Amino acid sequence: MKITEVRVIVTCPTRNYVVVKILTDEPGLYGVGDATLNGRELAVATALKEHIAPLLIGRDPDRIEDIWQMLFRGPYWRGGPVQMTALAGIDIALWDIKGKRAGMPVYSLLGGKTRDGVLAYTHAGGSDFNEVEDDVRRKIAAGFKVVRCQVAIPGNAGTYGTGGGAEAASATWREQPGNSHSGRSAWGDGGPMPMVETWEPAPYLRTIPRLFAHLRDQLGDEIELFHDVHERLTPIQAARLAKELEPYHLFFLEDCLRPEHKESFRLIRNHSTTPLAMGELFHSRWDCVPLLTEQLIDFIRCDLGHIGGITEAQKIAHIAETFYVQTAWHGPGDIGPAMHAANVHLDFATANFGIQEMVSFPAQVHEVLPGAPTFERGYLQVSDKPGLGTDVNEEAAAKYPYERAYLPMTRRADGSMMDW
Ligand code: CS2
Ligand code: MG
Repeated sequence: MKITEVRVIVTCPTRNYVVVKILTDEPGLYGVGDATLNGRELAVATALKEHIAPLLIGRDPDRIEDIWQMLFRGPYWRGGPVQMTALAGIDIALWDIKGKRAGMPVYSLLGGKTRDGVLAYTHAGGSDFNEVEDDVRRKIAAGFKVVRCQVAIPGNAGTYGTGGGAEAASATWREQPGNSHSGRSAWGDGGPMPMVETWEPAPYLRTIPRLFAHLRDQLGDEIELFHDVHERLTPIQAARLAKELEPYHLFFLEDCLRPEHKESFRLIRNHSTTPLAMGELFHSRWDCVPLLTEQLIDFIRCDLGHIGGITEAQKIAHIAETFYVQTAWHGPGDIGPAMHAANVHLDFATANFGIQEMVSFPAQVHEVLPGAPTFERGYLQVSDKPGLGTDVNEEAAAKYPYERAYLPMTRRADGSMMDW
């Protein structure tokens, strides 16, 4: 069997997705992967079309590990988000082909089911504590057992993730002159620009413990709650937050520090028993290893779409298992249904699975990219069809051409740059 074509489809059914379709010389046998990198979609599409696709034509799609090694080590230049997202798109499509060829769902090829359903979480948010509480109640009524909670911070315009839905939290903003929450313009020239938010640590650190005090008071102890810091704190600020949140028993505290700060997790650990999760900005197993071997985190939550796909994620899961760390793979709206399906296939086959982030895709995404995992009573399921169970409708994709879009940016009150 040989690869005959690598098709790269960029489409915008409400937001941009980069889809990889690998065709083979076996009639009707193809695989579908996702290679979406929010805000840098065309860089990945170009890497795939210009640099990677020509290397794959004529190769045996069964040799996933060898192709992975070739695309990772072959170019000499290692990793980074663009290359690892492109590699993930290829990897996912190859696993889809392998499953279809074997007549088995991918979770079977990865070792078989270790559970009957995949515990999922969604997002709640609001502009004040009561709005967040109401949103959590709605999510509980919809069947969720675990809910991430974000709230607007007094004095911080456009605080990340207060829109509620996971889709809102992972939104990009289409280019728009003057599109700025704070009225501050990124370039000041009136040209296309991302939304710019304002953020200060002091009001944030005061507000978040009070939010969870309110939620525990109103909602009791049974519902699992947690919070995403989105890499905005310094090590000592993160230690303070984790310590002050201890009484509210969070499921975990997500992404406290920037991805470069691995050794600083020791400081947080020394001060608190709040469980810690980290990883959506990591690009390889080597980013994870220091946190795993020292047991500095409790949940590893890389994005399969940005670390090279199932092949790399299963290796990370196995290293994590050795150190009693559970998986919680990133599952925002800015990765496509094929990657969400890959998450859930791997979750099913992972003994040390912890939890899965999920989104509900809008109708246009289902039309273009059918087969996303389904949610019922707190748990996700995937199709038992051979492969991943997702597809791409190329005619429908063509109706929604690419639209340039940026992630928001954040600045401090004095105008200096902050991490979004
Ligand atoms: C977020 C993401 O889902 C999450 O945990 O941190 O929505 C993240 O902001 C986006 O994936 C960025 O593209
Ligand atoms: Mg996050």
